[in-house]
Order: sequence, then structure tokens, then C-alpha cells
Amino acid sequence: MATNRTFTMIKPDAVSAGNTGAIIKLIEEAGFKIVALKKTQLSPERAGQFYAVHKERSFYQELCTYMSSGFIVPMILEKNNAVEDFRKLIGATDPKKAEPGTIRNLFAKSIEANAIHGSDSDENAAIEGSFFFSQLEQF
Ligand code: RTP
Ligand code: MG
Repeated sequence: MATNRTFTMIKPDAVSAGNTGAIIKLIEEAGFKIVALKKTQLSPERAGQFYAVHKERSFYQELCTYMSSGFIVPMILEKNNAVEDFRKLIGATDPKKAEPGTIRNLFAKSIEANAIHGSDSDENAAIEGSFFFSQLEQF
């Protein structure tokens, strides 16, 4: 996959609060093009696979329960410098530390229910995009 792509998902707290449209609007206004998008739900097992990198962390079980608690909206996005620029757009993991105007500052409820995910590297963006979308869907 080209390095001008990143992967995101709008998390269950933001989808259930009806913030999907407002978040997508901010993403598009920031210059990201939506390459692929769907609404789906993870089982606890699939959430565990997605966040396997955190399996030794104290919050892992809680994270898997939370991430499988409702609908999510995964997306592949395209823009120059996508991974870094998107992490800036979403803000810090803890919404109390997220800069004003960032998506987590505006929409996150807590450090766990923090509205949105953003890949942390080009390599992970490609892996995470392929977790949800077939190659054909990543046109
Ligand atoms: P993400 O992967 O979802 O974009 O978030 P991130 O890079 O900002 O944060 P990361 O360290 O990768 O953590 C993944 C997700 O786990 C939840 N978390 N809970 N209870 C806690 O202390 C805690 N810390 C992290 C959050 O949902 C975080 O986004
Ligand atoms: Mg992360």
C-alpha cells in the first residue's frame, strides 16, 4: 500500500452518540480522501486480534470488551503524510491532554472511550486496513 494512506476507525462511544457524521466532516475538511469505509461490529476475539500489540497491558481485557460493545466505522484514508497528519488531527490518547479542536478533544468521553483510532505507522496502517478491507476494496 502507498505510504500516503492511514487507517482509522470511529469507536463505539462516538458511533452510538451519533457523532459519525460530524467526525467524518472534520476528517474531510482536513484534506483526507476516504478510500474505503464500512459500519461493522467486532467480536471480543476480533478486537483482541486488532489490539494484540497491547495484550500485556493492564487495560487489554477492558479495551477488547469496550471495542466490541457496539458499532464501529473503519476507514482507509488518503492524504500526503497521512499517518502523522491524522494523529495530529485526532489528538492525544487521553482527551484531557488532547489539543483544542482535535477530534478526541471534541468527542472523546475518556482515555478508553476516546472516539477514534489512528494508525501509528505506515506499516501498521497497511496491516490494519487489510484487517477490515479486502485488496479489491482498497482501490
Ligand atoms: P489508538 O491505537 O486507538 O489510535 O490509540 P493510541 O495510539 O492513542 O493509544 P494506544 O496506546 O495505542 O492505546 C490503544 C487504545 O487503548 C485504550 N487505552 N486505554 N485505560 C487506559 O489507560 C487506556 N490506555 C489506552 C484507548 O482506547 C486507546 O486508544
Ligand atoms: Mg495506538
